Amino acid sequence: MWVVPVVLVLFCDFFANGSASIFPLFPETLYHYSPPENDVYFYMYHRSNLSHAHPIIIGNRSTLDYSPFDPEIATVIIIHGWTHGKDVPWIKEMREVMAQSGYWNVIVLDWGALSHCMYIEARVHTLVVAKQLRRFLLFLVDNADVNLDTVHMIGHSMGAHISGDASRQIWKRTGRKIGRITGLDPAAPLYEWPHVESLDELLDRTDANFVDGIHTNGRHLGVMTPVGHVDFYPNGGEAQPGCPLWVCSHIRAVEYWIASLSKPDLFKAYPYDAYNRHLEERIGEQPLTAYPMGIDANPNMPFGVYYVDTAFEYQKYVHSVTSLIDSLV
Ligand SMILES: [Ca+2]
Repeated sequence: MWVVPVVLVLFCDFFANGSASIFPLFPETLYHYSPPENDVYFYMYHRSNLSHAHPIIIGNRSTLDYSPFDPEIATVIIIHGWTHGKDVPWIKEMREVMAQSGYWNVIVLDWGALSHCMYIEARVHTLVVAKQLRRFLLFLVDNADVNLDTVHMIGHSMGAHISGDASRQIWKRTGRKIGRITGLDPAAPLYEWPHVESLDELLDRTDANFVDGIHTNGRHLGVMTPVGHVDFYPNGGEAQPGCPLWVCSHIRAVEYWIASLSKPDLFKAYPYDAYNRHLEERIGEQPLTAYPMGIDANPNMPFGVYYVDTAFEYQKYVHSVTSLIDSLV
């Protein structure tokens, strides 16, 4: 049985380095292992041709100048997690819906060459990915005069923590914070369990001016602990309706987010305390104030945790279905 993990590690290392090595097999050397930084890519998408990926390369000014990047509008960076890449269905749909609006510069961070491997090795790679994300954003600041407060990072699973780590590094170097980070079911394994890692590597509310989290598989693949100024727990935050598998609930955070792009007032969220009082005291005559979960969440709403009762209506606003099979190709 040991053959399987060994093959998987070598397989991953092949993607990372172009050749197999046994280096990451030794735990004591794991944290000294540095995969090539050039396996982290940034692609911009524009509504003029939604399927065309414009690569923007750190340090290469001409790739920025020849891209459709517009310094006058806000920038959104989408960051995937373990075993995903820039062309999994949810990223395709999210980037297309957001690029179509013309409201943002839409950039996808693709670390697929470093994410298709053993989970523990991908976890190590996230440190390199976060470093590259920090370098990329500072490149935009230096060359396109980007205001960091107009940058919004949206990360799923490990991608959520990568966002937080990169943003923390930028704050340490410049004293300025990213405008917003949205954590879509931020990853729990090797972050929240078996023990809680340093907040430097976990997404938390100090990482951006506004951090919102959507928790759909808490206590399992996603963290249950609040990560932001506002945290949403659809259907209790642990398992989602119609999801027999953890991974289904885990990806559901992404689907809720995409649905909110088309219908920002679709999800009505209620502060947990008020919602519980409402149930216990049966104060049904007094309607609860609802707040938006998804794209319209904002720093003007009360900070804290929110309960959301999702309806299957959201499915009208999402067309992609990301399955386990997508994760393996
Ligand atoms: Ca943090």
